[in-house]
Amino acid sequence: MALRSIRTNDDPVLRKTSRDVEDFGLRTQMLIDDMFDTMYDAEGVGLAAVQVGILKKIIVIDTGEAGEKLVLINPEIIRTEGEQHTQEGCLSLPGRAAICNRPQKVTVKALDRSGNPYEITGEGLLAKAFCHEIDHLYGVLYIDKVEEWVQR
Ligand code: GNR
Ligand code: NI
Repeated sequence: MALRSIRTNDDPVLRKTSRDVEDFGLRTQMLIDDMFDTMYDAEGVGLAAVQVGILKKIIVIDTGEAGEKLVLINPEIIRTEGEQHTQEGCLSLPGRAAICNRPQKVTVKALDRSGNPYEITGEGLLAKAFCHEIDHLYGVLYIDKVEEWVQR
Protein backbone atom coordinates (compact mmCIF):
# COMPACT_ATOMS: atom_id res chain seq x y z
CA MET A 1 0.00 0.00 0.00
CA ALA A 2 1.50 3.25 -1.09
CA LEU A 3 -0.21 6.58 -1.43
CA ARG A 4 1.00 9.17 -3.90
CA SER A 5 0.20 12.85 -3.54
CA ILE A 6 -2.53 14.23 -5.75
CA ARG A 7 -1.62 17.30 -7.81
CA THR A 8 -4.19 20.07 -7.45
CA ASN A 9 -5.45 23.39 -8.74
CA ASP A 10 -2.94 25.30 -10.88
CA ASP A 11 -0.20 22.66 -10.80
CA PRO A 12 1.06 22.95 -14.41
CA VAL A 13 1.36 19.17 -14.86
CA LEU A 14 -2.45 18.94 -14.97
CA ARG A 15 -2.43 20.83 -18.31
CA LYS A 16 0.09 18.56 -20.04
CA THR A 17 -0.60 15.71 -22.47
CA SER A 18 0.32 12.23 -21.27
CA ARG A 19 2.38 9.77 -23.32
CA ASP A 20 1.47 6.30 -24.54
CA VAL A 21 2.54 3.39 -22.32
CA GLU A 22 4.76 0.85 -24.05
CA ASP A 23 6.18 -0.97 -21.03
CA PHE A 24 4.04 -3.19 -18.80
CA GLY A 25 6.81 -4.14 -16.37
CA LEU A 26 7.09 -3.83 -12.62
CA ARG A 27 7.34 -0.04 -12.48
CA THR A 28 4.04 0.25 -14.36
CA GLN A 29 2.40 -2.43 -12.19
CA MET A 30 3.53 -0.62 -9.03
CA LEU A 31 2.21 2.69 -10.35
CA ILE A 32 -1.19 1.13 -11.09
CA ASP A 33 -1.39 -0.37 -7.57
CA ASP A 34 -0.44 2.97 -6.03
CA MET A 35 -3.07 4.73 -8.16
CA PHE A 36 -5.80 2.41 -6.80
CA ASP A 37 -4.58 2.95 -3.22
CA THR A 38 -4.54 6.72 -3.76
CA MET A 39 -7.98 6.77 -5.43
CA TYR A 40 -9.63 4.69 -2.67
CA ASP A 41 -7.94 6.77 0.07
CA ALA A 42 -9.31 9.95 -1.52
CA GLU A 43 -12.74 8.33 -2.09
CA GLY A 44 -12.68 9.03 -5.82
CA VAL A 45 -14.29 6.95 -8.56
CA GLY A 46 -11.39 7.39 -10.97
CA LEU A 47 -7.82 8.62 -11.21
CA ALA A 48 -5.46 9.42 -14.09
CA ALA A 49 -1.68 9.04 -13.68
CA VAL A 50 -1.16 12.73 -14.43
CA GLN A 51 -2.98 13.48 -11.15
CA VAL A 52 -0.07 11.89 -9.29
CA GLY A 53 2.42 13.68 -11.53
CA ILE A 54 3.15 10.87 -14.00
CA LEU A 55 2.53 11.79 -17.65
CA LYS A 56 1.52 8.34 -18.86
CA LYS A 57 -1.82 7.31 -20.37
CA ILE A 58 -2.99 5.23 -17.42
CA ILE A 59 -6.43 5.44 -15.79
CA VAL A 60 -7.96 3.50 -12.90
CA ILE A 61 -11.72 3.52 -12.28
CA ASP A 62 -14.02 2.00 -9.68
CA THR A 63 -17.55 3.40 -9.61
CA GLY A 64 -18.65 0.92 -6.96
CA GLU A 65 -20.24 -1.69 -9.21
CA ALA A 66 -19.49 -5.18 -7.93
CA GLY A 67 -16.11 -6.46 -9.05
CA GLU A 68 -15.33 -3.36 -11.05
CA LYS A 69 -11.69 -2.37 -10.76
CA LEU A 70 -10.85 -1.07 -14.19
CA VAL A 71 -7.44 -0.27 -15.64
CA LEU A 72 -7.41 1.58 -18.97
CA ILE A 73 -4.09 2.14 -20.71
CA ASN A 74 -3.75 4.22 -23.91
CA PRO A 75 -7.58 4.47 -24.02
CA GLU A 76 -9.58 5.81 -26.95
CA ILE A 77 -13.28 6.59 -27.14
CA ILE A 78 -14.67 4.72 -30.15
CA ARG A 79 -18.43 5.28 -29.77
CA THR A 80 -20.80 7.54 -27.82
CA GLU A 81 -24.57 7.78 -27.49
CA GLY A 82 -26.92 10.30 -25.98
CA GLU A 83 -26.26 13.01 -23.41
CA GLN A 84 -26.26 13.47 -19.67
CA HIS A 85 -26.15 16.81 -17.90
CA THR A 86 -24.94 15.76 -14.47
CA GLN A 87 -22.71 16.85 -11.64
CA GLU A 88 -18.98 16.49 -11.83
CA GLY A 89 -16.11 17.02 -9.44
CA CYS A 90 -12.37 16.33 -9.54
CA LEU A 91 -9.89 15.25 -6.88
CA SER A 92 -7.47 17.77 -8.41
CA LEU A 93 -9.95 20.63 -7.95
CA PRO A 94 -11.16 20.21 -4.38
CA GLY A 95 -14.22 22.02 -3.07
CA ARG A 96 -15.91 22.66 -6.41
CA ALA A 97 -18.59 20.96 -8.49
CA ALA A 98 -20.46 21.75 -11.69
CA ILE A 99 -22.89 20.37 -14.23
CA CYS A 100 -21.27 19.27 -17.49
CA ASN A 101 -22.61 17.69 -20.70
CA ARG A 102 -21.28 14.18 -21.31
CA PRO A 103 -22.51 11.28 -23.44
CA GLN A 104 -24.87 8.87 -21.64
CA LYS A 105 -23.14 5.83 -23.11
CA VAL A 106 -19.46 5.51 -24.04
CA THR A 107 -17.45 2.66 -25.56
CA VAL A 108 -13.70 2.73 -25.00
CA LYS A 109 -10.91 0.70 -26.54
CA ALA A 110 -7.93 0.28 -24.21
CA LEU A 111 -5.17 -2.02 -23.02
CA ASP A 112 -5.45 -3.81 -19.68
CA ARG A 113 -2.60 -3.86 -17.16
CA SER A 114 -0.93 -6.75 -19.03
CA GLY A 115 -1.07 -4.89 -22.35
CA ASN A 116 -3.95 -6.89 -23.81
CA PRO A 117 -6.52 -4.92 -25.82
CA TYR A 118 -10.20 -4.88 -24.83
CA GLU A 119 -13.36 -2.84 -25.30
CA ILE A 120 -15.76 -1.74 -22.61
CA THR A 121 -19.07 0.12 -22.69
CA GLY A 122 -20.30 2.19 -19.76
CA GLU A 123 -23.46 4.16 -19.08
CA GLY A 124 -24.25 6.94 -16.65
CA LEU A 125 -21.54 7.45 -14.03
CA LEU A 126 -19.14 5.02 -15.73
CA ALA A 127 -19.54 6.79 -19.10
CA LYS A 128 -18.92 10.12 -17.35
CA ALA A 129 -15.82 8.72 -15.61
CA PHE A 130 -14.41 7.46 -18.94
CA CYS A 131 -14.78 10.94 -20.45
CA HIS A 132 -13.47 12.80 -17.38
CA GLU A 133 -10.39 10.58 -17.05
CA ILE A 134 -9.56 10.52 -20.77
CA ASP A 135 -9.78 14.33 -20.77
CA HIS A 136 -7.09 14.35 -18.03
CA LEU A 137 -4.73 12.53 -20.44
CA TYR A 138 -4.90 15.58 -22.74
CA GLY A 139 -4.68 18.28 -20.05
CA VAL A 140 -8.42 18.96 -20.15
CA LEU A 141 -10.34 19.56 -16.90
CA TYR A 142 -14.09 19.57 -16.34
CA ILE A 143 -13.91 23.29 -15.50
CA ASP A 144 -13.26 23.82 -19.23
CA LYS A 145 -16.74 22.37 -19.96
CA VAL A 146 -18.97 23.75 -17.21
CA GLU A 147 -22.62 24.34 -18.03
CA GLU A 148 -23.53 25.51 -14.55
CA TRP A 149 -21.63 25.74 -11.28
CA VAL A 150 -23.17 23.88 -8.36
CA GLN A 151 -23.27 25.66 -5.03
CA ARG A 152 -21.54 23.63 -2.31
O1 GNR B 1 -14.17 11.02 -7.78
C1 GNR B 1 -14.57 11.56 -8.80
N1 GNR B 1 -15.90 11.70 -9.00
C2 GNR B 1 -16.46 12.12 -10.19
C3 GNR B 1 -17.78 12.49 -10.19
C4 GNR B 1 -18.38 12.92 -11.33
C5 GNR B 1 -17.65 12.97 -12.50
C6 GNR B 1 -16.33 12.62 -12.53
C7 GNR B 1 -15.73 12.20 -11.37
S1 GNR B 1 -14.07 11.71 -11.40
C8 GNR B 1 -13.60 12.09 -9.78
C9 GNR B 1 -12.18 11.65 -9.50
C10 GNR B 1 -11.23 12.40 -10.39
O2 GNR B 1 -10.96 13.54 -10.26
N2 GNR B 1 -10.73 11.73 -11.40
O3 GNR B 1 -9.92 12.33 -12.27
NI1 NI C 1 -10.42 14.45 -12.20
